[in-house]
Amino acid sequence: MLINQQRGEINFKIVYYGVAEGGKTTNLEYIHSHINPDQRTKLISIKTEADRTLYFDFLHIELSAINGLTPKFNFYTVPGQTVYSASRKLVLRGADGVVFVADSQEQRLADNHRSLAELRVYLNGNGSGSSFTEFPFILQCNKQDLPTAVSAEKLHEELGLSAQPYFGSVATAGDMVFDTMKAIIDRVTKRLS
Ligand SMILES: Nc1nc2c(ncn2[C@@H]2O[C@H](COP(=O)(O)OP(=O)(O)O)[C@@H](O)[C@H]2O)c(=O)[nH]1
Ligand SMILES: [Mg+2]
Repeated sequence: MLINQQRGEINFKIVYYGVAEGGKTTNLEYIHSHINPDQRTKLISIKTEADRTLYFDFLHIELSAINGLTPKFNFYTVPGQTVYSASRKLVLRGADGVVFVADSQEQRLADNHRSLAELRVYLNGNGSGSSFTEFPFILQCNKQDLPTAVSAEKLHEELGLSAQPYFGSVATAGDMVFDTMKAIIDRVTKRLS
């Protein structure tokens, strides 16, 4: 979180984290295409030839002022593939909040567990000094439309995140995409007061 008193701005960094192909980019694409163009920048994606996110997607959103400060949100995604763990660590640096996008398909449960375990390690090492349960975090159980998807309730429980808020989503249809975004914005901004 960065405050620029002179410009009356407060900047937040929110990272969409999770397994490869879980739907992180789809979330940002949906937000980008449904928000007033005056309030946001272009969605910047840096991709490999295989059209997967190599480094991150980036989207900047500006909301109206609260208490004289204009809140600005920088949204990032991480690359999900195992080989990019160093990039994930880097993108997480200075994050004020995380949305963990889980792939709800049964066959991806182990991948979700692995990714979440990695996230816990990285967050504890980021010097924020707060435990994982205090850190602004939202679980998004995505791909709820697929036949092999387990329910959001069950996945939330399976991942051992009972203390954390969660949503079941279909990012391709935009279901719960804005609810997820509002919830993380709420958590990172409430933390200030
Ligand atoms: N059926 C279904 N497919 C989805 C959903 N969300 C994303 N996808 C698809 O899953 C694939 C990976 O999505 P992407 O956003 O690139 O995942 P990322 O690697 O986490 O950024 C794409 O083909 C998306 O269209 C969803 O809710 N339901
Ligand atoms: Mg992506």
